[in-house]
Amino acid sequence: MMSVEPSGGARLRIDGLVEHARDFEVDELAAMPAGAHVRVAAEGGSKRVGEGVELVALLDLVQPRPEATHLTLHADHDDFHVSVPLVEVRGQGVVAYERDGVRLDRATGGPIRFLIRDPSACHTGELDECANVKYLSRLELTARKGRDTRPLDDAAHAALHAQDHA
Ligand SMILES: Nc1nc2c(c(=O)[nH]1)N[C@H]1C(S)=C(S)[C@@H](COP(=O)(O)O)O[C@H]1N2
Ligand SMILES: [Mo]
Repeated sequence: MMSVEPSGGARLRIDGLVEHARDFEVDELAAMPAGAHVRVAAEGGSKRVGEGVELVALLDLVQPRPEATHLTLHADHDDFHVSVPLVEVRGQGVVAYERDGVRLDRATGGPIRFLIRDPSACHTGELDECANVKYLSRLELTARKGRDTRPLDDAAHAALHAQDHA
């Protein structure tokens, strides 16, 4: 089911096992230091291209607790969720909000989209293409694997792609 969108500015919540849970407005992401910004450009003309801030820069601000083992990516918009080991995603994740300097919209997976620098093919590993969560609303740090609704086989994957959540 589609959720009702808040009328205010788009924001990302980071919470769970962190010292400083907080929301990041898109404008706050854009205002992060230049050194935190990065561009992700996938091979082969993929749509999974964009610019944003490195996950590590955001984690440095919220400070995950030592017991946090997993990062769960939530998309409230279409109830899609992915949970991956923190140690694997730390250096791979990018929180994107622009593509070629233009803010992301629903059609491009926005207003905020998670991008993995070097994902494996769909359902071939923890950090696969399916973990490039669109319409990202929340990052949750947990002490075990959290909710994960990624398709597990080709049939489930085809069914998911037949839908259009944008
Ligand atoms: N919110 C959300 N994010 C999602 C999905 C989804 O259904 N909902 N599908 C995933 C899957 S299975 C893949 S392969 C990629 C597809 O990204 P694309 O639409 O940019 O090609 O998005 C991932 N992110
Ligand atoms: Mo996928």
